[in-house]
Amino acid sequence: MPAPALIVLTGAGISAESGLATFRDPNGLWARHRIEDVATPEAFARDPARVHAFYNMRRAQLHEPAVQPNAAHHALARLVTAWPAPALLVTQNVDDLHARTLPGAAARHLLPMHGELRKARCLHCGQVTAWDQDLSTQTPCPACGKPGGMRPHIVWFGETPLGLERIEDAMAACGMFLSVGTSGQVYPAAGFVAALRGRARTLELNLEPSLGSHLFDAAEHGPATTIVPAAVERLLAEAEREKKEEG
Ligand code: BV8
Repeated sequence: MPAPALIVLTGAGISAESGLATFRDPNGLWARHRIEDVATPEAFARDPARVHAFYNMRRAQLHEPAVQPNAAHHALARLVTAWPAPALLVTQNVDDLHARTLPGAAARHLLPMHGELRKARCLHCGQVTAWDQDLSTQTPCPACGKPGGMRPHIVWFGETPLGLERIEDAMAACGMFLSVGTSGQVYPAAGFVAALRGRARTLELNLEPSLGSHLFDAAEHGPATTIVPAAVERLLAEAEREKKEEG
């Protein structure tokens, strides 16, 4: 039987051991900030400086030497590039840790559905620009030159996630679904496993059972840097064996 098309979904838990805060863990981002104050279009309209400060802090963290892709990021990069069938890594994360492990042509495997911290978008001309500095309410757009319209290229609550058509196409063909480091609380991503039940083999790899754990065919719990590399080696060996048996 040829290897099935693969979708991997990741959340903040995969970046926890790289030193980036998750959202809903006890010391997570939503313990210190309210979603309504920093992660909605209404918040940005009401107090853009406060929203910029929230994302400037998180963007600056990505440049700290200690913040690097961990063994789980590298294992998933190996999985999607070595998988003998189509493989798509959909991440809810806005950090660039997956991107660092999938450079050049390998980037085709990666879909950051909630946007990217290291990009900014102009509300005047719509141009998306690579961005590593702080953003402010005065920042001029490098494309149209107009100030005051730059926002993080991030999908806020109530906004439509990116790449949904590509995700839907991949879901239609998907035979294997891996969910890593997500609490399964944010839609539409949290709905993927239910949509794939009965059509794809589904596996959850998470520190602890997520909200949707009961929907998965199997689940393994532990730190991502421990359980993800082991699971990846098992899955690749299984696919290799099946390829050999095929002859
Ligand atoms: C949409 C960018 C329509 C921002 C994010 C009512 C009103 C309005 C909307 C809604 C509503 N009810 C539902 C909705 C939809 C809403 C939603 O789901 N709300 C929830 C709160 C109920 N969704 C939206 O608004 C989305 N848009 O619906 O548009 C639409 C829909 C379909 C089609 C067309 C149009 C937009 C959602 C995107 C919001 N933006 N991020 C930012 O990053 O600042 S969401 C945010 O949550 C992050 O992206 C994050 O990734 C995501 C999910 O969180 P997790 O990644 O799972 O992180 P969390 O902390 O929760 O969990 C971490 C997990 O890791 C835990 O399980 C933990 O155990 C585990 N872990 C920890 N350490 C480790 C570990 N695992 C392994 N190893 C470790 N070491």
